[in-house]
Amino acid sequence: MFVDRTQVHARAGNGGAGVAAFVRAKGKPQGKPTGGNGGNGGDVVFRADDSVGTLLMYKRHPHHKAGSGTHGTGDFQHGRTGEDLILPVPSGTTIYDDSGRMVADLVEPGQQVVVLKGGRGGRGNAAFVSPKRRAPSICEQGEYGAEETFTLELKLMADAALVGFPNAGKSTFIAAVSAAKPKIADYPFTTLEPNLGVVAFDDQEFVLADIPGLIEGAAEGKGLGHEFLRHTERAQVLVILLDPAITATHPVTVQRDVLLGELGDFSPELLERPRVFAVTKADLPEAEAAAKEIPEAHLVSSITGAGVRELLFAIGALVDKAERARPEREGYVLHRPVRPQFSVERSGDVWVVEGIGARRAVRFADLTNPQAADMAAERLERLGVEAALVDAGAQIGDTVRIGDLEFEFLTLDDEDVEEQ
Ligand SMILES: Nc1nc2c(ncn2[C@@H]2O[C@H](COP(=O)(O)OP(=O)(O)OP(=O)(O)O)[C@@H](O)[C@H]2O)c(=O)[nH]1
Ligand SMILES: [Mg+2]
Repeated sequence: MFVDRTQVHARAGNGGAGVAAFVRAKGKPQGKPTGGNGGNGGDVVFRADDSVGTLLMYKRHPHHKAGSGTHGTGDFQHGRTGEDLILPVPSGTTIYDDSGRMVADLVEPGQQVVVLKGGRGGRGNAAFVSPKRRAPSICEQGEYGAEETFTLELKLMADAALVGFPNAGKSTFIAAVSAAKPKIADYPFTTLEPNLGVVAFDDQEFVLADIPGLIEGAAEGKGLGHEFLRHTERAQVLVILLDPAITATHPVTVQRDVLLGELGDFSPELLERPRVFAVTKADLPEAEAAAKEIPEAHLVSSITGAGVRELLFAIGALVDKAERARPEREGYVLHRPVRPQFSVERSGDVWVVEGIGARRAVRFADLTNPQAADMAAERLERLGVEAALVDAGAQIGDTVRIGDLEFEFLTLDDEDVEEQ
């Protein structure tokens, strides 16, 4: 299997900030809270899309970012949601996250997976109104969108493989019909590794493999031997190219027999594969006579383009037929358990609380606002952060860090004691 692999760095959109706003009416000193919420940031989504044939665009542009939410405003106006980032990938793409875990195997066109959620928008002060807090002046910041580097892997099965003697013109042909740019030279064994190219014509597309030349005895390991015969085995259709330039020593019928013999020696099953013959270098004077020796063979010139389109049609038709006979592969999207809301770790003199839940608890725009500080403490308690810190051995007065925020550890009970 030929594997094309590339990395994509994606970032979800940031959430917009909530806002604290009031409408003040005569005689009501506190005013009515009207601050709207920030919009959520856009998600990052991979979607299988048949209009994309390769991972090339990600090799050229590996960085992508979803839209950010806008900030809330007064008058209960919420911010707008950021636009999702839809990253199209060819059907058959497997996606791995940062840690190398598979996230999805997108097979069917339209199948998709949300790999990063946009940052949540912060709540405005209107959202914090409660019987206890009638005029909250607190609002939350938006969350940053998560970012991650994903690895995309596309397993390319060659639909058709070019088989021929060294120098037969295999690489020249694939260069003429696809974006592949293999080395071409007029000596044998120019190609040492297979090259794959996507051939697109009309509304059809197939993957063609250019493989190293085949000589007599290849099945026993002569020339480049087994290695490339294995590549032939993976292709559903064989395109056998015959070279008219060497007919003095190797008439095209001899080439055909040698090639089929080697294929059969390697694996008899290869002789059952659908195949098409073509005599190359049609622009050479000896080509026409050579082609007459094998009536079913196409006659093509990669240099003038003569006969190339007809040959592509013939290959395309065989690929299409083989494709329909192939068993279907099922795609899937993996759903993983939600990560724990937080973890507590000691780092030097500081207790570090990590996790999105804990970060959310303290993301107020202004923690010097006593309402915000109270609310943050309540949330941390509810999450169990406080208990976890105590369990871990945190002492009153120790420094605790959550995100960018550092504060002194005081349990709520102690605060109550102090207040009394
Ligand atoms: N006149 C003419 N020459 C061609 C044509 N196609 C290929 N050639 C020449 O044939 C020689 C071999 O071409 P390649 O495409 O490298 O052949 P190959 O089959 O890939 O060879 P290996 O990789 O060594 O197996 C080069 O000098 C090409 O320019 C053609 O259509 N017409
Ligand atoms: Mg070659």
